[in-house]
Amino acid sequence: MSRLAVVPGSFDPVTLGHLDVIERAARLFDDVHVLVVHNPEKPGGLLSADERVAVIEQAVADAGLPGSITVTQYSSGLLADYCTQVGATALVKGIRSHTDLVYETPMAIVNEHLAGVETVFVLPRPEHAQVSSTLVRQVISLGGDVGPYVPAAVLAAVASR
Ligand code: COD
Repeated sequence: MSRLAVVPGSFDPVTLGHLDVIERAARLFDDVHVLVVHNPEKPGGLLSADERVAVIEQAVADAGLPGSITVTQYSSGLLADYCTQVGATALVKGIRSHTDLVYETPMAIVNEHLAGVETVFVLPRPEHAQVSSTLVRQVISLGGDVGPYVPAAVLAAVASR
């Protein structure tokens, strides 16, 4: 039986830390859906949902990540419902810190209750562990260089504005 994992996130924008999580998921599962989801707790963003999908697709292609990776978006309901619709076995999320674990643990429990989907937590490489989309957006807004933190596709999307 082929096993499908969903890697959800705001991805505004996708960072090298996110790509690391996507690569780990692709090594663990037969198929991976990278899912751009609106997070109502986060302010309006740098890129539209369509742009985020296009940038992640380009970044995944440029990085030559292994396996079967589909990039898509979802805005019409619970993450658990998406997992049920596509028959996902697992959600894969990155844990950078105690704070991430505190934020993710209740969601993992609810998603298991709602859809029977397991959440698999992966640890980032140390060089990516401090990177966040929030940090990247702040540096961009102040005119700084985010080259060390994001794939080239993000730099191209920002430069084209
Ligand atoms: N290294 C490793 N992992 C990282 C890094 C990094 N440098 N940066 C981010 N991550 C991880 C995050 O911990 C997270 O797991 C994932 O990557 C995505 O991060 P973000 O910042 O892009 O996305 P978030 O944190 O805004 O998550 C948005 C979600 C929609 C995925 C989240 O809010 C969620 O799961 N919501 C559930 C919605 C729902 O159905 N709720 C009802 C009951 S749970």
